[in-house]
Amino acid sequence: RMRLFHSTTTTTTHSSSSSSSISSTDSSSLLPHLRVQEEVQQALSEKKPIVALESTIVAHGMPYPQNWELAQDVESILRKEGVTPATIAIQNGIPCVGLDPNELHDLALSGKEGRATKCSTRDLPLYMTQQQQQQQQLQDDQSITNSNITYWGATTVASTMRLAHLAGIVTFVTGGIGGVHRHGEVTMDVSADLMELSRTPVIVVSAGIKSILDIPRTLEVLETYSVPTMSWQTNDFPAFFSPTSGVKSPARVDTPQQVAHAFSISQQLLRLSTGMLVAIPNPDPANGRIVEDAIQQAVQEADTQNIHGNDVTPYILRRVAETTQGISLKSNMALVRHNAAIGAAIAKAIAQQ
Ligand code: PSU
Ligand code: MN
Repeated sequence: RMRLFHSTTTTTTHSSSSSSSISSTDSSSLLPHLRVQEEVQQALSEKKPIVALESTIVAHGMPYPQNWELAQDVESILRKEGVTPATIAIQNGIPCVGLDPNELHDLALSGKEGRATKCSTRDLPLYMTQQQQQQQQLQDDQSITNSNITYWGATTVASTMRLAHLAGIVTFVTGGIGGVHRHGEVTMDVSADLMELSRTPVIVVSAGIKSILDIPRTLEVLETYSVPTMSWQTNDFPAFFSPTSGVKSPARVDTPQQVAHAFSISQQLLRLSTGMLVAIPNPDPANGRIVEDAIQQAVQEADTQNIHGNDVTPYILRRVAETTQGISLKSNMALVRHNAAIGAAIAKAIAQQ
């Protein structure tokens, strides 16, 4: 017999063999399993501005220690603006909204130590089940001594949106979102980030979509999903490193108040289920150009070397890091900081409504 959920309401398994199944559960037994940090709870109750942050970018998106440096920088940029940061990640099977500095540091280390698992929305139920079971087993089994190892579920844009929404947070800052992959019309490799934007009312502040993806088709899917999509102070849709993708943006905004107003129309009047996508051009286009050229070169190399499917993205990212000698990482960090400053202004405009 094994308890699965360690709250007052416990769920037991029936099987006599080692395989187990969840017999029953109710929503009240699940609620304590969203851990909202006290600082974030306070900001929520006082209706102060809050910005959610994802953890895949920390655990998998950048090497240590730059990921740790950036995670701290982003939080301090937000705090200086009077905005409460809420980094979201799954800690030993429990979704956490807001991490303390030690937890943030451990998350940053977890990628290279093999303790982090990328979790998009569809992964959450089973990843959490497996991790919660493992934690319970460790607690039950006195002979296991190394139970202080922390395993992290690194949340993508999609799963971070969902958890932010559950906590009551509406503004979320990141670097880039996922989209339609090149040849996605054949492989159907389309990020769940787009699906989540269609059904979860959270404003995602990003630098658009990396040009390793198919930007025109990504915008087509966002249109089909009816996701309000806008560029920040530009008419072009940005392509992460490059301030323009050569594709005209569906809409343009120039102030945080416009974003807040549009969101309020989408929620209060139209009652849309969708989030909104705000795409901010790279503030350092000169370095962006260097990285963009390296991406185009790596895409061609991948083609001539017959690299396919899931191998393409890691190949391109590795080649770009090599050929730009660190400029891509620097540029990536700089634009996330820039997104944080604008995200803070949007969160404040939302809070002032
Ligand atoms: N794009 C980036 N950097 C990233 C990601 C995307 O430029 O780190 C991460 C984000 O967490 C995003 C996820 O939500 O990858 C998308 O993954 P997938 O395509 O498997 O949905
Ligand atoms: Mn995919």
